[in-house]
Amino acid sequence: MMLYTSGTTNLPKGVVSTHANLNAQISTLIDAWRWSEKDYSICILPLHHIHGVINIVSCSLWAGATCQFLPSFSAEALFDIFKEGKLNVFMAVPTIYYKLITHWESLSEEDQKEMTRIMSKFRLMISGSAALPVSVMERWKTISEHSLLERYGMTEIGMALSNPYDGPRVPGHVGYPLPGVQVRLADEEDNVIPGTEIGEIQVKGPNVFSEYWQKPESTAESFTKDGFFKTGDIATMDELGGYRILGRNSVDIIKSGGYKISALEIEEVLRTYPGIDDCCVVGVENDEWGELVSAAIVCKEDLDTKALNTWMREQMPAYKTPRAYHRLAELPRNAMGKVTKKDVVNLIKN
Ligand code: MCA
Ligand code: AMP
Repeated sequence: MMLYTSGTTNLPKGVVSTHANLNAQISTLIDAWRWSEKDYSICILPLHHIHGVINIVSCSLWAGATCQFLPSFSAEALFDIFKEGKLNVFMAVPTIYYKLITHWESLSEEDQKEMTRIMSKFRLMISGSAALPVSVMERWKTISEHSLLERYGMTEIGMALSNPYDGPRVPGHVGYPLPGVQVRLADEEDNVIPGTEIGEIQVKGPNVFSEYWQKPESTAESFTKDGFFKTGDIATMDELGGYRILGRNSVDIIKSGGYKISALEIEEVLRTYPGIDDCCVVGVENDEWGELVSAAIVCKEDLDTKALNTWMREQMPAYKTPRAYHRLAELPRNAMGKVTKKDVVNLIKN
């Protein structure tokens, strides 16, 4: 299988996973999340990402379960399907839970009660692909009577960490290594560090991909000497071995609506627009989308940002298009002349 993923390079890379990788990724989840042929799930996510193709569709097929499809997301359509009473397993990204909460809150008291009754009968509800805000987890619990099971994964490794099927699911935590997956925290020199310190998540196991398609250098750079994949995600561990994600080691990767987006890819396109002298794309925290793609632009003349936006929408998919354009006199830089993206975020926020 080859899925494309955005990273710190300007163009997405093809992640090659072998049959053995897929076998490991799927069979681990079948056991950990207790899939059986009695299950009935729904896929509302794109099939070109692990979340949709492995966690939902492949697990359903492997278990002999049923998987329904809803080609494009709509909270109303989804609740209508819930009402049919067949589904018992549901997986989605935090943005979708946020949208479902908003929709539930718009219903009459009677309809709210009915939806709560229906959702409380599900066997399992999972969130992943981006950080699940504690407020969303808590609100969802009152609405559906489910403590969302949050897990952590990546295109290159499938799933690595998961909260328990049985036992407490800790808000803000992504859980423990799945069976067969080795997970550790390491410093910048790839030295393993004690759990309670902050470090990069590194992963090894039969679930880990074989190579980036035709990119031997990128492949080599992404593994340590002893064969661990360097995820770029920064985390810490509690005394019981549960992981908590703190962020990423690159400001050039944005997570919006569960999609991984390369800021560099968008900057490259923006720079070709007439009148733009310089630009910088960042992710700005947002309750609904996780992060919102925002662009800081430097231009001598005033720009019609509406026209710019229309043009950008023709160049790339909607989820990558900046949601806001901010004109700055110049971009903040450090002593080396490198744009300091954290300062750009602060300038945009204020
Ligand atoms: C769309 N819109 C946005 C964004 N995307 N606005 C802000 N930020 C965004 N990122 C706007 C559109 O422009 C449009 O507005 C309106 O929202 C509706 O757009 P549409 O495309 O119809 O959105 P949607 O269908 O409501 O999509 C929301 C979504 C989708 C369902 C949450 O983003 C989605 O499927 N996300 C999941 C992606 C995924 O599977 N990620 C997993 C990869 P207007 O009409 O004004 O233009 S990660 C993975 O696989 C790893 C291994 C893991 O751990 O799981
Ligand atoms: P992708 O490359 O699209 O597969 O996205 C993988 C990235 O999504 C990871 O490297 C993390 O940054 C992020 N991610 C996935 N699950 C979680 C989670 N539960 N909490 C925080 N970040 C997550």
